[in-house]
Order: sequence, then structure tokens, then C-alpha cells
Amino acid sequence: MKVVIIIPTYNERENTDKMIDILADILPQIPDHQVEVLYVDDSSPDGTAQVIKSFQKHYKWLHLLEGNAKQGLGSAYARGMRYAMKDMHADYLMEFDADFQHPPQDIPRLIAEINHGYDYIIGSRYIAGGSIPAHWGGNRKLLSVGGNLFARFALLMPQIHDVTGGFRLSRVKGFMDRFDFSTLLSRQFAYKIHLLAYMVNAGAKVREVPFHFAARTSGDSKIMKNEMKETLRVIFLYQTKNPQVRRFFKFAVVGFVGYLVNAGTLQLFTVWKWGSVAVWGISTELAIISNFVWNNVWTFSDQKITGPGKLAYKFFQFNLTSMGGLLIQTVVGTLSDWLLHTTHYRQLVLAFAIVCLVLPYNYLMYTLVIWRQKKN
Ligand SMILES: Nc1nc2c(ncn2[C@@H]2O[C@H](COP(=O)(O)OP(=O)(O)OP(=O)(O)O)[C@@H](O)[C@H]2O)c(=O)[nH]1
Ligand SMILES: [Mg+2]
Repeated sequence: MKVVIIIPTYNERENTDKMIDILADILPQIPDHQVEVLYVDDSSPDGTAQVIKSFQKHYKWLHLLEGNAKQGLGSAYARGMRYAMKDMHADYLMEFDADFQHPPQDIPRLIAEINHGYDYIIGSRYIAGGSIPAHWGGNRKLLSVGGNLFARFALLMPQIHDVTGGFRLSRVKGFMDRFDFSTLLSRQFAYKIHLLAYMVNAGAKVREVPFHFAARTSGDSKIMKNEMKETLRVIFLYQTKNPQVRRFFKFAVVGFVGYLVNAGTLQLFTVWKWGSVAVWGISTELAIISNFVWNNVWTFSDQKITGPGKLAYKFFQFNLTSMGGLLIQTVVGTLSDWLLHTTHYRQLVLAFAIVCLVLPYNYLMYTLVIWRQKKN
């Protein structure tokens, strides 16, 4: 496989001078793969590009892509990745920092995972064997750990431990060659979040490899002060386009409408002085009908059930699964009365049961049974 290590630089003269010599020692030690390096420099005023050019006389594997002005890390990677795929015919793209925070000695360990069939190999600070600099201040540590934890859950990817890092290896064929860079959601550091979400949702086989994220020892940090806001913006924009998230949001809205139908008709029938069984029975059934209809025409419009026979059958099934929710609430409610010996917590237990058990139960039933995706 051909691996291209992409290293964006802005004023990294000193680091680059040391890095290229070290890479020259490491690259020949990598078996099975052809590894080349592409620096993407944004006309660094300190002359980083000149350093690279002087080394190019000795090393055939060393490439340089020059830019006009500082455009941000995301833009630099977008340029570098497109060039590596189109002009260098890369099979894998590695993202790598110029300032030794990603130890070059770890490059072979990441590349070795290609042989095990992984599409996306992530250098991870947050699994056993990985770390962030011990002497970082409390604030920076908290921001790094807390920001990463938040992003993991907001992206609905708790299975990935490091989602905000920048030391990664991505397969081109079937993945990065299908990515439309004109849709990249950030020109800054937050590009990482978008590419990660893209790779994982595209079905990449992921491997996390632990590494010690070092502290920067020379050169200046380019990280922006608004990085947190930028990351939140990217996650928000990405998730509002995510079909699964949109579907879940619609499901929640339909559920809330069902609740309003239930509570509203309950009031109305009570005012009309209908008998208890009619009041509860009919208002509940109306809510079930509302849920079925709106989910069918809106939440699951792509799997819409049609035809009288199919509709009747599925509606019957829907009523049965709705009874499951009732059963969960009854069991949890009874258990809590028995365990807590007080009705004081009833509302709390009910709210907990609905949010943690009934919602996921209903959603699973709808997606796996009632509106099951047809296999292609
Ligand atoms: N070409 C290019 N490279 C950039 C740009 N911004 C950052 N970089 C490079 O991207 C890498 C990561 O940037 P850093 O400033 O080290 O960010 P960081 O590692 O999160 O922050 P520190 O821990 O302070 O180093 C470095 O190699 C930078 O030189 C940019 O606008 N253009
Ligand atoms: Mg750095």
C-alpha cells in the first residue's frame, strides 16, 4: 500500500529541520508499505518551506505543497489530501503534526494495523497506554478530556475513545475518495470531527492505537481561542444532517404529540362525564392512533406502510408493541412502590422509566419490527 503522511506547517522551521532527519531513519523500517511524506505549508514567514526544499535534494519521498496565506488546519488538510490522492495515488492518508506532539516513532505502529484490514486507524490518547501531557495545566486538561467526552456522546459514537485527536490513518478506496471536500464543515481544527464522523458513519473498520501525546517544545501554538465554539458548530451542523438523528427527533416530536392527544382527550371526556373505562381506554387508543399515523407518514415516510390489509395488520402489531410500554411502566412503578415504600418518588420514577426504558423500547420496536428497513 502507498501511505502518504500529510504534515501541515505554519512557522515550524525548527521542528521541521529535526523531523525530516528522524523520518529518514524511521521510514525505511516500515515493512510491506511504500511511505511518502507531504508537507503542506502556508507560506510560513519563518521559511519552513526552504528547509523542506533543501532536504528534497536528498530524499525522493519528501514532497511539498505550498500555499499563499494561512488558511487554517482544515483547509491545509483538504488541499493536502486531495493532492495525495490525485497526484500521489495514495492508498492511505495519515494526519500528523509537525511539532513532535505525535511521536514519529509511533508511525510504524499505526501503519502496521493496515495489515489487519482496518480502514481507519486512530492514534488514541484516551485508551490504556495513551496519555496527554502530565504537566498541562488543569484548564487545558479539563478542556481536552471534557471536550472529547462531550463530542463522543454528541456524535453518538461512545465506542470511539479519542474523537478530537489529529494522529490518524484513513483508507482512500471506498472512503476518502468518496468524500466531497467542498462540504467540509470547518477550515480550522474542527475539520477533525467532520472527517471522523464521516469515516465512522461510512462503515470504516476502526482500530484505536494508544500513544502518548507530547507537549510542544518549540515553535508557537496555532490553536484558536474559539476552537470550542467551532467544534460545537461542526457537531451541530453534522448531526442536523444525520438521517438517524433526524428520525429520532421526529419520533420524539410524534411521541410528544401523542402525549398531548392522550392528556387533551382525557380532559375532554372527563368533562363530558364519560365513564372511567371509556375515558382512559379511548384517550389512550387515540394517542396510539396518532402515534401510528404520524410515524407512518413522517418519521418513517421512507418505509411507509400502505394498502388496507398491510395497514390493518401493522396497526394491530403496533397496538401490541404499545402494550409493552404499558407493561414496562406498570412493572417499574409497582417495583418502585414496593422498594421505596412511599409514593413520594412516583413522578420521578415514572419520568425515569419513560425516558430510559419506554422511549428506547418504542424506538427499537418501531425500527426493528413495525417499520423495519427492507434489505437491499
Ligand atoms: N498549513 C497550515 N498548518 C497549520 C495551520 N494551523 C496549524 N497548523 C499546523 O497544524 C499542526 C497542529 O497545530 P498546533 O498549533 O500544534 O495545534 P495543537 O497541537 O492543538 O496545539 P499545541 O499543543 O499548542 O501545539 C502543526 O503542525 C501546525 O504547524 C494552518 O493554518 N496552516
Ligand atoms: Mg501542536
